[in-house]
Amino acid sequence: MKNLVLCIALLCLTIQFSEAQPSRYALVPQPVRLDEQKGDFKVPANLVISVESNNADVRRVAEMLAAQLGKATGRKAQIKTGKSGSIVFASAQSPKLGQEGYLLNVTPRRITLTAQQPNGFFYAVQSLLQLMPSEVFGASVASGVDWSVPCCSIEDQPRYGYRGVMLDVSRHFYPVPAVKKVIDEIALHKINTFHWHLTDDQGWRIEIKKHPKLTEIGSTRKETMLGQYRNNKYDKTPYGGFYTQDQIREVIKYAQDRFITVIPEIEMPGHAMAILSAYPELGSSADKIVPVTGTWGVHEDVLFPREETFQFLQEVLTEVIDLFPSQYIHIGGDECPKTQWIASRFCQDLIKKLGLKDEHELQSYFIGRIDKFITAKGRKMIGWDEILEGGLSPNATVMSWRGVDGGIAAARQGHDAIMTPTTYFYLDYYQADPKTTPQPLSIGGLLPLEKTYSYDPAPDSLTAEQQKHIIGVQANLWTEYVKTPEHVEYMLFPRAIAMAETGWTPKDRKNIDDFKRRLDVHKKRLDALKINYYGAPINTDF
Ligand code: TNX
Repeated sequence: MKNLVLCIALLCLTIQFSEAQPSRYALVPQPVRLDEQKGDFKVPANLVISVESNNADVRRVAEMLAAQLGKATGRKAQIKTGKSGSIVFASAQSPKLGQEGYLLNVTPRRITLTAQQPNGFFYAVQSLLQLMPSEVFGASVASGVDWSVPCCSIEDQPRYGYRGVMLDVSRHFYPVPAVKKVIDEIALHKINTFHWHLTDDQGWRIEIKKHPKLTEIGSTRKETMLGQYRNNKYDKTPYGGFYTQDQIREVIKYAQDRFITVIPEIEMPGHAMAILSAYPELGSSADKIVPVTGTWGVHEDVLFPREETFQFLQEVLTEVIDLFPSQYIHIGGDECPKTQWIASRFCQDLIKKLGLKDEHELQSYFIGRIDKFITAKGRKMIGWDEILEGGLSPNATVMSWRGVDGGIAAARQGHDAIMTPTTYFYLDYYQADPKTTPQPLSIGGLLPLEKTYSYDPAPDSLTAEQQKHIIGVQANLWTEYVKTPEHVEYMLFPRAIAMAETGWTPKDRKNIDDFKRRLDVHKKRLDALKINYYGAPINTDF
């Protein structure tokens, strides 16, 4: 009995003690394993970072760390080859760590980062910076800061190999520096894919040398709808912009340096009014005048499955493939109304000639031709889940957005799928109820942080073998109402961080309360980086 009382007393004391002691560790995403240890590593005045490997990318990651530490602490770090420094980049031959995994060991005497691949070192550095005072993320020297790192041992690697963010630059256009800032911001959270939605009804944003009218005509609209869908209020100022091929290359390189793959999206056969404004002969009729529309929503002017259209798209895709080294090329495939195809003698004859059942199978035929072309070029095609309708083409990967069913169906058919369901990952939705919490105008739905965080991408209905086809997750930012880079940040963060943790952290290590605790600390880092997240103390007037 005495012992029991003692035990309970001790337990109470422990609980009190652990509550009184705020955790010294607040990493996002949460690593697979983190052993907290006593003591600290104090960043010395003369810091030596040593790198075991001769790999140029690993050395570049070490330089990035040195630059960041130098900028914030004012202490210049030297980089040396070998193992003698107080921060060591040690190479491992452990297949267990995989392409992106790493170990991070902090003792009072030394910090050791271990990885197999440059990516792993990059992620180890992201974790290390998050162990430091938030001022380490600042742009200038912070004074009066205790530059110490709490001791620990971390073993980490991602749950999913695909962790993406999509940015729509068609509805609103953001200049290159803004795109690079988004890339920096997602890299910080160990996101490894930037899906660039470059074309849509409201503007074509990528220079194509062979078809210059795409940008000469297709990149500018005469007006922009204001407010809600089809409320008939317009800003009559012309709006436009596009990226030159040099700028595209610059962004790809910038992302590569941060271990982010850029996937281009070229929309077809729907969401194609910008193409048709320049080349109407690819649609219902060469005589039809199609504007680069300033109205949001789904439009009936779509590409027609003519040989000329395939020729044109292949020429466009050839330039796109030359620019983008990504394994995947996204071809859209969503929201393609069939009204014009149904009314067209040409399409009806083609359906008969090809022995197809209906216009859905005709869309499948369309996508199948493009799939063949992309596959022949040694790449893989991704499409939104509508590409399942009328039969999935042989090499397609499905991006499941209308819920999770598309992804599940694709996995059952042995195809890869990326989960990006509207109900959890549509970052154009409101972050709180606009009736009680004023926010800038958003597209209809409500998607608070907790909801995004609650999603688990592994559906119980799939077998273990089928689960392997779920290759990852992605958050999408459509930008009908998002006019400025500051507003982009406001919509992305913090929800993209909840998505990042879902893609990285094992399910049993996820916990919303703990995530929120870590996020509170993390927000100080976002402040130091001047990121205009939802709830940020800085100016949100955009
Ligand atoms: C649906 S998601 C779209 C976009 C819109 C978005 C608005 C998808 C493949 N298509 O064209 O911008 O809804 O939430």
